[in-house]
Amino acid sequence: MRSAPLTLLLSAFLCAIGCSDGGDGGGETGGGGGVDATSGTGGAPGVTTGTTGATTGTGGAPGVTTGTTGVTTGTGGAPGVTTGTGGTDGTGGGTGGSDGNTGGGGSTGGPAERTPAASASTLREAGEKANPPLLIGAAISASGLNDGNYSRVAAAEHNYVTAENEMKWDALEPNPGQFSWGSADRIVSWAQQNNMKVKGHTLVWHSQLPGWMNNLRGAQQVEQAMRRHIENVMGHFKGKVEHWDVVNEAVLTDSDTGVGNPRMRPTVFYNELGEQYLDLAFKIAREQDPSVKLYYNDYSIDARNDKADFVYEMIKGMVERGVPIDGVGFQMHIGPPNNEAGGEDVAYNLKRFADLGLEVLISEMDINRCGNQVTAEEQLTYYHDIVEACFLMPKCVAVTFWGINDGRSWLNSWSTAMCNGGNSQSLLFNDQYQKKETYNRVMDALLGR
Ligand code: 9MR
Repeated sequence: MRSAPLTLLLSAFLCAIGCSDGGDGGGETGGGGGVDATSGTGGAPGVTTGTTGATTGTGGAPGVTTGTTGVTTGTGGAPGVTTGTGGTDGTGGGTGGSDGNTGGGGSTGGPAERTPAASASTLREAGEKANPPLLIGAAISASGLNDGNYSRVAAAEHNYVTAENEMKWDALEPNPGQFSWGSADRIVSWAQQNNMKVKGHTLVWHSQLPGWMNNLRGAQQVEQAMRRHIENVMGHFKGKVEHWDVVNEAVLTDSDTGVGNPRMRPTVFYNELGEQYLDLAFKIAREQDPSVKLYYNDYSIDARNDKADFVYEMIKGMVERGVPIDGVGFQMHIGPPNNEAGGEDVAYNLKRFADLGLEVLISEMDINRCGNQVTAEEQLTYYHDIVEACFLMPKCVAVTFWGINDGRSWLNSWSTAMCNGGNSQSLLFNDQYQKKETYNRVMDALLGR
């Protein structure tokens, strides 16, 4: 355990850092129709094809089709043509049926592996050409977009955007019921111009929360304010933001590394509403927009530690209760003061969460060298092996880096002191926007090397 002066611990606490559709598992085979409910005649066994999630079923075996990870029972559906909607987790099934009934679908589960592109000249291209594709993201700041080099590299190398600060509560709703969209809109329209998807970050979080919200008391008041915020924000970005971090960093441990006494973080949401605030936030979000992906996001759940176990149980409970959650973001802030995780640790965690039927994603990756506490060689190995762990798992739908170039990293203004003045050197590009060796190792992982 490293020790840090009290002021630094305090600032770490205050600044607590906490954390694709295109990836709908390719190769899934949706089942074909089913028996016509009235005539009782079944069609021929379904012929199904899956590419990257779209699944077309023709005909259909009567009644029941089963998948390896999903079992779907077909009810009705004429033996005519049915179109499968594919599935993200092997539970997808065909829908339709010419008589208006629902054709039963089946699935043989998603592909076991992701196939890399043969070659690529940008990370974005490597992600897009992989099968199924992998989104390559970056945290973008509106001020960064004023810098031509920044926006050029950001758009060339990524196809997925998370606003670094501009969609947080304090930015969007600084006063109760008064919304301010300017900087967030700017990022969204820049993303649209560059054909990038957007992940909204973040609806419910204790940090960067305006004082008026932090000071609210009473379950009814807090629930009302949370509902108003989620509805307005998701409503404003409807059709433009396809993924949302609904709840961010709800869990706390004694150390930022995810070790010791894991528990629910005492926030205005938890204090006034209890743990069920998470279920509630996801339900409100789902009601607001049934088509977006809804994620839980956290830091230091990348390694095998107390926090990862606690969050796993929390998310498992939500899935079992039928809470509308689509996935879990692993922030992947590696290095002091957060956890250090090797590729195997990350693979272990990604897999166990994915096995709950969820998407997983790397949502805020950077690796803080913190002076030389993480050596250059260790950093390269982490970058390669962690990105590889996600790449190898089709249910891992995105890798987002938390910034573009070292000089603009949030780590320089937060933990520099913890690292004895060392530059974090945490990202893939240097201050002249040249590719670093970290970039090459990430590219290797994306190309299966
Ligand atoms: O990068 C963000 C930085 O500019 C802000 O000052 C900081 C405030 O908390 O938030 C940073 O982003 C955080 C993200 O929203 C949630 N996970 C941890 C990130 C790094 O602290």
